[in-house]
Amino acid sequence: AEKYTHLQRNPNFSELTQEDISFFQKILPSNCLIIDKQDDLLPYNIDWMRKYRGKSRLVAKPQTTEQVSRLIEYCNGRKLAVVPQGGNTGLVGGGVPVFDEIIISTNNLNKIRSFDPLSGSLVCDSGCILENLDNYLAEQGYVMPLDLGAKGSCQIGGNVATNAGGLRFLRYGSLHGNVLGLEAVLPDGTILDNLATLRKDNTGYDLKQLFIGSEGTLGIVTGVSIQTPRRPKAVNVALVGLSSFENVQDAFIKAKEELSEILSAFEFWDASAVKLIKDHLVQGSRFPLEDNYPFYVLVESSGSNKVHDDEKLLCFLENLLEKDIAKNAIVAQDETQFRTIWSIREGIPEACSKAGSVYKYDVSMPLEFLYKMVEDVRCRFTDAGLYGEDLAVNSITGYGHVGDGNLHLNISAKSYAPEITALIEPWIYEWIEKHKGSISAEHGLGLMKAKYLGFSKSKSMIDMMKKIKQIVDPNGIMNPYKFISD
Ligand code: FAD
Ligand code: 2HG
Ligand code: ZN
Repeated sequence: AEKYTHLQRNPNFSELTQEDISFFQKILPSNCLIIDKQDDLLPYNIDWMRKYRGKSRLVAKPQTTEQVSRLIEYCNGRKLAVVPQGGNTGLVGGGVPVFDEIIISTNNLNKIRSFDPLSGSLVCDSGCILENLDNYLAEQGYVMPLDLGAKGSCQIGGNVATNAGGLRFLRYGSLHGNVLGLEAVLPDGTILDNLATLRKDNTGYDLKQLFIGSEGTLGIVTGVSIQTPRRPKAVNVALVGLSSFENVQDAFIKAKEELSEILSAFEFWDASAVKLIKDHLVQGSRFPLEDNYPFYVLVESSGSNKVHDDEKLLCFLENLLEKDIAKNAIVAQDETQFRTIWSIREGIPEACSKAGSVYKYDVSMPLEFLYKMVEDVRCRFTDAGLYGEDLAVNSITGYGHVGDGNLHLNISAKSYAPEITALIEPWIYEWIEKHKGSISAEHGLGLMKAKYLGFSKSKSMIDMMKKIKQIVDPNGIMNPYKFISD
């Protein structure tokens, strides 16, 4: 894990005492608490990348909103710092403690509360795993409006707290639009009950929006009400090989023009990602396109008429090949191929991690500059003599959600090292600012980007955020050291 040399434990926070433990034992059954057992605590103290590691002594896993309320109210009174944690798949060090903060895990808040098959509104506990919700909805003919590679572990509360984007954003848009209501517990124990299922409700400030993307700094989301669309009847996917990032952009323009209403995903990755996939994930089995290409695009269509949709998709691909925008393309012929193509895309973060310790940058930018950043980073590491198969940095990979102008740059290194970090930061954030991008498109700020917020937000906006935080969480117990730095 990286060392947090720039941070010191805030001495205003109390340290956990035996009296505190006794209180927690009074409100939670013993199987909902982990106390001082290092092996059991470790998965909660360390993040998915193994980059961030805290040393919390206690994990509390409440089963009801009321229990969350009593826990938080107590922690606030005692000035015990708290980290809310969902599936712990976050990629910016936001969901694990920095020092000895108490972890409140939503693992046991996992019930579906209601589903209305007429409107498609789903109400559930925040600890429901995204994939379980999608499987439940599939039986009703509906679909979750978001999908991520981490769907098997991430929770809807974590998705809301990070305002996760993901693979269906192009089709269904942001959680800021799809979330209909929330139930959240504030630091003083107040249960903010806004689990509305109405599509329209213009009565006062839309407070739920504050919690979407607040990364656990304002309170704990305990319930979510979300608008779900009908599950498309006909879905297909194509994998395309291309020679340049300009071609990727041309293909995207054509996809919008020719596939229009049935276009549901447009993802890209580079040759470096394919090398990692072949080295670490699909060993032995064949990669669907035989030759190698500098760039790859995944295009998904979703509609209601398979014959019509497949014809449109084929026609679009033929045009790409004819106009020399694409070099090669295949369309999934069955469910297995459909899954293979998607699993390649979804497997890239894991493949990057298998190559080493990964520095991840999640950037949104005008499309024309999206890949230039990857090239500039490669030059920077080459010039420093650090980039190559057996050198400190062995892979620099670019991929992401072209449809949303969102690049994922993954730098795989032998280990996390201060000289590598210093070569990237703050240089990369200056680069992003210069090109009018955002330093966090969809993963959030967490611990990683707290001190760099100024590259994407003005002083007056940061001041306003600090004022809101001060009103809701005057003791600053909710997820300290993250999000906005002092
Ligand atoms: P955690 O990691 O547990 O927490 C994340 C943050 O939310 C933390 O700050 C935590 O304190 C806070 N939090 C969690 N639950 C609550 C709650 N109930 N109330 C208040 N605060 C809470 N992200 C994307 O946007 N798009 C992607 O395509 C995508 N793909 C991914 C693929 C992989 C393989 C992985 C590992 C991650 C991916 N992510 C993606 C990152 C993404 O942020 C998370 O996967 C997901 O949204 C986090 O959910 P979680 O339940 O794991 O939250
Ligand atoms: C994705 O799109 C995720 O696969 C993860 O947002 C990106 O790991 C990353 O950098
Ligand atoms: Zn992503």
